[in-house]
Amino acid sequence: LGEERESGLGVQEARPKLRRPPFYKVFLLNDDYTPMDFVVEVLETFFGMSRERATQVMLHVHTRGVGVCGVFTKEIAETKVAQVNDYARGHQHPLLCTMEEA
Ligand code: TYC
Repeated sequence: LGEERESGLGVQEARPKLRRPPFYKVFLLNDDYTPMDFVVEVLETFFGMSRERATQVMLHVHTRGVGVCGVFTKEIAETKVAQVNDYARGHQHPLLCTMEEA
């Protein structure tokens, strides 16, 4: 066992320190200019929400200032944020999407 430990091959630690992959919350921020319909479309298109759920989340963001669109691994969260911000910019809307570790 000692030999295998030293070689670093073949054996596992008795209690390996397992770390869950970090998750990230993706947020939508309110603003005064982006049309409500556009925000609903974004939530349907990029977050797979139903029209009903997308409308609820949009109204939550509109009244509270910020809302969670979903929780994802880092790479997926980064992709969502970039897709939404690019899409909004492409349509000349100031809508902002952000992320932070959950
Ligand atoms: N506040 C916007 C309006 O009154 C609607 C809106 C909702 C904008 C959610 C952004 O993330 C947002 N037209």
